[in-house]
Amino acid sequence: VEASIPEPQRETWRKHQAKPFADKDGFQRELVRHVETTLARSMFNCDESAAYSACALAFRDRLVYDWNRTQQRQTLADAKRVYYLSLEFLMGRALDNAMLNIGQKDIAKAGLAELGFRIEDVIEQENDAALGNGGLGRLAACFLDSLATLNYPAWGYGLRYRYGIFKQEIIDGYQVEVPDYWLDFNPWEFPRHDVTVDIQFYGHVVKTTDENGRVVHRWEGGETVKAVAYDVPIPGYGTSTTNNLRLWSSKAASGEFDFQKFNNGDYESSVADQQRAETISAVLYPNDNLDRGKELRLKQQYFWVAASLYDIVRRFKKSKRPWKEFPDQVAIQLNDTHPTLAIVELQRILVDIEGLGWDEAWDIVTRTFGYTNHTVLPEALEKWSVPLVQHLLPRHLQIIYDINLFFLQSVERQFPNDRDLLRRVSIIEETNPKMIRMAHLAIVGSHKVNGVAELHSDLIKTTIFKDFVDIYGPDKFTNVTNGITPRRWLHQANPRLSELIASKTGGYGFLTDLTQLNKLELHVNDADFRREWAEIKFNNKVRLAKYIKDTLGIAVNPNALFDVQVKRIHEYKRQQMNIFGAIHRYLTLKEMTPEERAKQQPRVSIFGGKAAPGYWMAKQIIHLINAVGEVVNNDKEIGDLLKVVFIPDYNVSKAEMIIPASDISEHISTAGTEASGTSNMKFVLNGGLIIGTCDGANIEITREIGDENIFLFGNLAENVEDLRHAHTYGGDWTLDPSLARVFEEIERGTFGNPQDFAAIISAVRDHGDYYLVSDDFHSYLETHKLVDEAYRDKEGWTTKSILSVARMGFFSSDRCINEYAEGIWNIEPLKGEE
Ligand code: GP0
Repeated sequence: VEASIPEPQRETWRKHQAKPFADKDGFQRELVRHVETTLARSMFNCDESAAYSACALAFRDRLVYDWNRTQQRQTLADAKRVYYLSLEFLMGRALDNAMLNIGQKDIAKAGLAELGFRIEDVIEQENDAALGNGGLGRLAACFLDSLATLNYPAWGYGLRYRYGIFKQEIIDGYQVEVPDYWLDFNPWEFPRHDVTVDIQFYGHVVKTTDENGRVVHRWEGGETVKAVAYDVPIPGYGTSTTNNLRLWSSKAASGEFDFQKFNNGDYESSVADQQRAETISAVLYPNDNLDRGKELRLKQQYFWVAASLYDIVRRFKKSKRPWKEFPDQVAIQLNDTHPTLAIVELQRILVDIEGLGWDEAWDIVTRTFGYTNHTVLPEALEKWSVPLVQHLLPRHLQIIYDINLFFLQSVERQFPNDRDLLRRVSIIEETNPKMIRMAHLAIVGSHKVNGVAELHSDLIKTTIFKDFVDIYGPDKFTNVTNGITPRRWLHQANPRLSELIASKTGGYGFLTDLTQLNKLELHVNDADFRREWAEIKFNNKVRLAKYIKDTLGIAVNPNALFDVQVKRIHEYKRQQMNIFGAIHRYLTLKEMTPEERAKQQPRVSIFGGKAAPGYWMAKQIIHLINAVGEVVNNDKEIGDLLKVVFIPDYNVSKAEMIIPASDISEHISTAGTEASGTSNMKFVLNGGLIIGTCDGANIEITREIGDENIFLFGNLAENVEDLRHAHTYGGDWTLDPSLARVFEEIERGTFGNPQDFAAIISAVRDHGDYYLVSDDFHSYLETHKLVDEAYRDKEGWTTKSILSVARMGFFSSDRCINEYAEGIWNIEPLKGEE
């Protein structure tokens, strides 16, 4: 039987078509129905967790309705789609977001209250979907929200990890990793057991000729693993467009394993076989800004890329268009180099399977792909060893070599006799073993390459990709400054502020046109408005203070200045400088007379963030922060003047609570190292000021909000190289005296065994201070003094806060997605009748 129902029977279908609930009553009916049927419970055993499940299922039904219609509409329109390939989607919770985007949170709130539940408690039951490490994964999640909100026909493709980023516990001041098994109950995914792709690994290549005498390559043997699709609906805000995020899960493709070749006659049990296959999508690699080159990671990459491309090509082929129209129907964006094998895979499909000529295929490939670079840190640039790729993907290695050959030949024609240029730009690095430079492959195989903030995009053009600018010209390289979704990062995280803004700007239009925030400037002198503004911030601080007291037992005063640094722990992000600054503050307070002390501005230094499990130095830094907190927080002389708090297990849902409660946040990376940063945008959008270096998007934030509203300090990116050189060869480099004083105190044992912190100190004092902590320390401390002074002027601070928010319109991910759509993807929105 055909899957599609014939016309005569469709009337019956239409009569019974699912309809979304429209009011509180309808919502309650659906919720109770799910409690009593889907969950098989009743009002006598419905706890908060069951209420969450039923509420989520009710909203899920509601989403599915729009989702189905969106997919039908997009198929019918046959318009160009964009596919966003990302190994990470850091989605966080879905229920609150779904209720707000649909516009029915009020209904749910009232409906739940009448059934005996507080909506906040119900929302809290949900596990975060934490399929990402940090900024890169969260950016992908913000992009999905904007794509749907702006009605773009778009799909996300990723991996359905059984374990997301680990959960962090702090035990005796140290990070301990606990597995994140998040799939126990996940109503937001739909297994598509009928949508599967067989993925091949290993084996060998057979070269033959076809009946026309053409050379053909056949990839044979090896093992096969099955990819199963799991679909997640992505609702737009204020629109019925609900896009699809497709995550692949690995499964054994039983009966297709080549036992002979790979088990050396040693037959594994079928269970072990199953487990081996399932291992591919089992766990997210927990590294941020670091490439470790593990074979399983390469398997993940190919598995995901091959399944996604098969799916994309299958969808294109249904249109029966000629291949040359592929780039008119399909744009694929590579989120970093992780999916770069997609370039090779598409070339393989077109040449080996579809029989196109090399040049014709390559033209299609390069018109299809765009590549986003997210870092210039050398340790993060992906390289795969040639022997590993040869073993796992023999045909792909041949294709990579051919791509490189044709590329280098054209460079040679353009710049004859420049052997060193060829060596520098080659996709293959001639080390032992040889390595494949994935960024070079991504550049050669894409029509656009973009950085994620102006400074970063300039840096890639003048440093790591300079030669490619000479080869391709500057137009291939572009900037798209990152953005964040105001739906989650303002409306959801800070509902009262959102409401206040709406009351002053004429409704919630700013949520889809963030530049409307500028209307707030008109009210900056309105006393009632200012009072409410400050009160909302204070209440957010009270909420965070309560959380800190309840979970950590530390009492912090909400009238103190909340100073927040939450992000992955990394030496380049310089949490060590922050904690050195806190120690300096502590020592300064200790030296004061009680009278002097009484005049100081009380502070709470709040930290949060995970260290990669293998990043020893980052873990030492976490330990130092906790050790300092232990001493400072229990010092009776200091009291409320200084508290140091490390909030364990920083994640998206914690960010939604922490960010609205910040007075000042720290974005203090060594200049030139943080590609963009996105939490800087979230903090300012929530009325917090920032202290930061001239790095990443801090520079553009300053340009937008005005330099009187931000605390910038430290050396500039253009001077970093010289400063580093001076550390190693200069001789005249001396440790900053205040920092020397901090080190002395640590070494004296004030914060516990100094051995524990020796490496953190010697990285700065003895090993070249690569991240320029000492060089920036003085200016960092001086700028913190300015922060204290500014905060004392409560009215002045409120003015800065309001004006900053008013000028943040540029940093919406909607602006960002529109730039991609126009400048890189060439796609148009497709709206349904609402
Ligand atoms: C960059 F290379 N980023 C990487 C990586 O492996 N992981 C990651 O999260 C981040 C950058 O560090 C960033 O500056 C940037 O804003 C983000 O990618 C999105 O572009 C951190 O905020």
